[in-house]
Amino acid sequence: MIWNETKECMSRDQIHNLQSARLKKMVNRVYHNVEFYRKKMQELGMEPGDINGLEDLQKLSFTTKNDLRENYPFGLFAVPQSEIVRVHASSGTTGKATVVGYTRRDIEIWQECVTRVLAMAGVGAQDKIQVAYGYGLFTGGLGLHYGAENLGATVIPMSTGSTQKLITMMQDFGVTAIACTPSYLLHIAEMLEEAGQINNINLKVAICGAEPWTENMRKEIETKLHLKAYDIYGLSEIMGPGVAADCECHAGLHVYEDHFIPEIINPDTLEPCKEGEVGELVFTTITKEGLPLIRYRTRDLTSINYEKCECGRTLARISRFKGRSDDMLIIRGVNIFPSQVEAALLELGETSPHYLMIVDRINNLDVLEVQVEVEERFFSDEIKQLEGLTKKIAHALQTALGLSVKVKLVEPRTIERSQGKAKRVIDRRKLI
Ligand code: DLL
Repeated sequence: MIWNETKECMSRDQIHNLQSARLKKMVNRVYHNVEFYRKKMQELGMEPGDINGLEDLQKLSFTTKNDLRENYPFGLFAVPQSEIVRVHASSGTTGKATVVGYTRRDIEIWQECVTRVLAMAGVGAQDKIQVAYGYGLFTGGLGLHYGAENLGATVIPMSTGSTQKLITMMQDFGVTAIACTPSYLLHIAEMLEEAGQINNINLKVAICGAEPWTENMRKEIETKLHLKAYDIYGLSEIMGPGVAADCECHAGLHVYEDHFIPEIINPDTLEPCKEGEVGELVFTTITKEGLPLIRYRTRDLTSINYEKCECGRTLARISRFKGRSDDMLIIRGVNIFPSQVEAALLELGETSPHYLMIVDRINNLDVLEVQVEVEERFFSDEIKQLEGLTKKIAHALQTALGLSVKVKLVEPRTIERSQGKAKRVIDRRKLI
């Protein structure tokens, strides 16, 4: 079947009514199936009948990543485990992952959302698409994979790893579309340029996301590779890629409001922001069965616009992301919290807890260097000892973060001490 994306043209009133009806059902479901939510509502003296529509949403409390962690692994699931057909997970701050579960219906909806994104970007059954997001617990690979397959496109499940192999196949197979992080795509472009092959490819569309990028970076990708680049957003807690994406107007990312209700709040006061004002994005899922979430704080900073887009779609649009309201870093698509580095160093026990993370973008690839203070004796002893410890720390960090890290050992008191909040991160990446 060829999937034909018809532009969403429900009126705002119709969207409002659909969301209200779905919200009501979903609150009733979580109240009866998830102890965590039942308790939260009871603490507020509420019953499901108190939520009659969208206008009552703000009566409900927020859910945070910490709530997921405290209920690790399956405590917030709303269905028996036998109905869960897949789990994914993303990194947590202290080594514990955030685990998400999907029923068969959840997977179908996810697939449909990604299919919509691809169709909106003009990808169709005639396309050959390389999915170069990581496959595995990360939602990027499998998320894009099933969406593209559902669309009828020919999927080449590259995952991440060998860029040279990716380029060879891109040329040999006549690949027309690619899905990967924007920084990785720039790296691919650079390798193609170096090999004098930039004009010997057939790419027409790129679906990029999983990390912050700018409109300028999008244009640079388009110019270098002679293709159309689109922004795809999502987070594993809510579903994975395909929660929102931009259309040919590139005037914000359309949110699939038939499945997710977006809100923008002030992260300090937790009060709602006005339309157009930058704040933290909050989502309530209204069709999820496995892991429904109420007012989930994404920590992503953006603004919302409910005006009809020039493309004709009436779905609300969120602006390009302005950053995060917590200390999470995204390096080569991997989410990293400074506290993970700290935990790994403490576990190793051979260093002081003074460290500094320096993130750089070299040849369009993000590189993480971790500087760690070690005792004076390591510097006076044989060089071998220093090398051995460097390797050991690099290995421990790679295991903890799922990312290769450059380690530099430094002498005691080299890293600047702070009187207030320790400065653990220097992010030198310039989002061009
Ligand atoms: O990154 C899902 C995804 C995969 C999205 C592939 C797009 C493409 P997580 O690993 O849970 O899920 O990380 C979610 O990544 O809260 C944002 O901070 C960031 N992020 C994702 N997409 C974008 C984007 C996937 N287009 C976190 N622009 C989110 C900016 C993004 N940041």
